[in-house]
Amino acid sequence: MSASEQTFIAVKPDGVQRGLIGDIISRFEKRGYKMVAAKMVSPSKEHLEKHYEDLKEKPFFTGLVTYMLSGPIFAMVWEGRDACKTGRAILGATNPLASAPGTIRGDYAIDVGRNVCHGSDGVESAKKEIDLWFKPDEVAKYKNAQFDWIY
Ligand code: RTP
Repeated sequence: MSASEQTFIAVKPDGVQRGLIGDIISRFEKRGYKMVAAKMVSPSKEHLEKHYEDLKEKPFFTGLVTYMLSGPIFAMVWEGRDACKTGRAILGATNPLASAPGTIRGDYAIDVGRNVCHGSDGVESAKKEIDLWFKPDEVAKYKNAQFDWIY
């Protein structure tokens, strides 16, 4: 765990269509995390198959890729202590029926197949995902000018 740990967070097509980008950004900002990259993207089928390659044997894989192709995705990189683990906690459990109220999915998601957002499940997958979704010069490096206890 370091203050510069990064995680890849994405607002999935249903979250974009429902106008939840601002709320999701706000939750990470209020929790003290620092946004270092963000863009609206319409990735190819091949890109999404690569992103979810660990799930390619799952019965829901084809449906998952189709859902992710259904509209633009808002892709971000957030930085701060324990960003991957805490990011997953801010998102809530994968299945909205199990996600606690107060989490993004617990507040907004209805169905596991439309669960609003994605977050890296660890430091290694975050590195892979950030490399897949962003070019190095799209990820900003900066420090808060006033307070060293804010990232
Ligand atoms: P994500 O990668 O999107 O953050 O989700 P996750 O780690 O919490 O869950 P994972 O097991 O990696 O599944 C990836 C996405 O696949 C969809 N899913 N559908 N129909 C189903 O049973 C099912 N299970 C998973 C969800 O959209 C999940 O976020």
